[in-house]
Amino acid sequence: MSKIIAPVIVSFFVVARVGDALSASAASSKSQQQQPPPPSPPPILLVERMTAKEYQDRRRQPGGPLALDRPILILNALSIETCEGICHELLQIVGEEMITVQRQKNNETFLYDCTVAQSLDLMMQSSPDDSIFAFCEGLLDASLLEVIKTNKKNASAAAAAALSNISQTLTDAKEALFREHDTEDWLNYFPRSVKPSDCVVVAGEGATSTLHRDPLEWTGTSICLEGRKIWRFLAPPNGGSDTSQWDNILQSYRLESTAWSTESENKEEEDTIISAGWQSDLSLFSPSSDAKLHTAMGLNDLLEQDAEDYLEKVASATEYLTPHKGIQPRIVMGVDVCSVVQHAGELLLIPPYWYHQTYAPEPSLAVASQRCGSALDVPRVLSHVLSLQPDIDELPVELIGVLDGTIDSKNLDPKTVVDMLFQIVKQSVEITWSK
Ligand SMILES: O=C(O)CCC(=O)C(=O)O
Ligand SMILES: [Fe+2]
Repeated sequence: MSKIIAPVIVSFFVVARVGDALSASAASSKSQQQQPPPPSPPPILLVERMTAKEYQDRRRQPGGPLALDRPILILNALSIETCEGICHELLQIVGEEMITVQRQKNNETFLYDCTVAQSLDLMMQSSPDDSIFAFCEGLLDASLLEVIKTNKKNASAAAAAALSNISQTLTDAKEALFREHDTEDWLNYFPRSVKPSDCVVVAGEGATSTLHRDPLEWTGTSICLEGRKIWRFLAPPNGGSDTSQWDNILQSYRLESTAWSTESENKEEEDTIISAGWQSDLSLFSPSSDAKLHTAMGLNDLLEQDAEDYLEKVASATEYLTPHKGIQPRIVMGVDVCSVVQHAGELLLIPPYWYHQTYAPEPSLAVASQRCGSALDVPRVLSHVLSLQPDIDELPVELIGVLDGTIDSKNLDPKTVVDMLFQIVKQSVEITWSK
């Protein structure tokens, strides 16, 4: 890490000395009052909170932001009643499905298989010393219903309708933000076996997600259905796509997240990787001995406003939950790092390139999702897939045009281009295997 920090510090002093030398003679003849003003501090980084309408209005303005250049929290994306209804119905429909939970105890993680209903019991019993976290993919997938129906003969048409309603409600809350400005979600045209799916996130008190940035470099979304979650984000330098500084500081490694269908009859396809996130083993949330955290129960006993103030403080100050020592020298709270407390019904937009991590001050249930629909999303996601293919022969002009920005993805048929993409992936595998 010192490799990265050192040149910055050195160059600061070098510039200062050169500046001194250049101004030495002028300084002798000018009065001291004409010293240049000190450089203004970098702007404080905040997660803005706004309604869906405010977000849409902002994008409607001429030159309205195309890039999601920082996380944004959308207020009241779903009503509390809707969130409660979804949690209740979800438990009824998928409560008996098996999932894998991580038990986080003494800085170690253990994996257990249990049902969704059992995971919610464990979530309620969690404590900061012994907590559970689960990232459950596929629970909201319509195809799961087919499985449930075959396993449980009495699975009713009503359950099928309820699951598809839940899915639709969550999709609508997300799509309402983008529909007017962006194309439909190109991920919908990904082959079923590699299409990213919505993910139910179960977090017991004290649990943390990993510190990571998402695969495929999509626009991420997370809607909280129950409880509150604390998020911290690391801004890529200058708001850009150069993530190498953080990648190095965090010692992140690639985590291949999606392989081609493992049910494939074709061994070659099984080994195809189409996406990989970036994960770090460091944490932004190590409990500190300096300030004692409230338990979830204690939080519940506080007056509503006091609890909110306390959570804001825990999220934005480092004395309760401290970033790993290896990260601290680089972190300036408010400049490199921003944080937000997410409540039930609030939808968070997570830009690509931003490392993020969550902490659960109380039990929570959320749904993580993703989107690829803007003129910026599409080239980023497609080039992510291509970057992982070892042998690419030649790209069709449409793909070249999307990637180099000469063709606006709005003018293309998503299905045709996505089919082309996966044709290239297939050819790459064949080339590799024939060598
Ligand atoms: O909900 C969480 O705890 C983490 C989810 C996440 O990383 C995401 O939505 O990208
Ligand atoms: Fe994530």
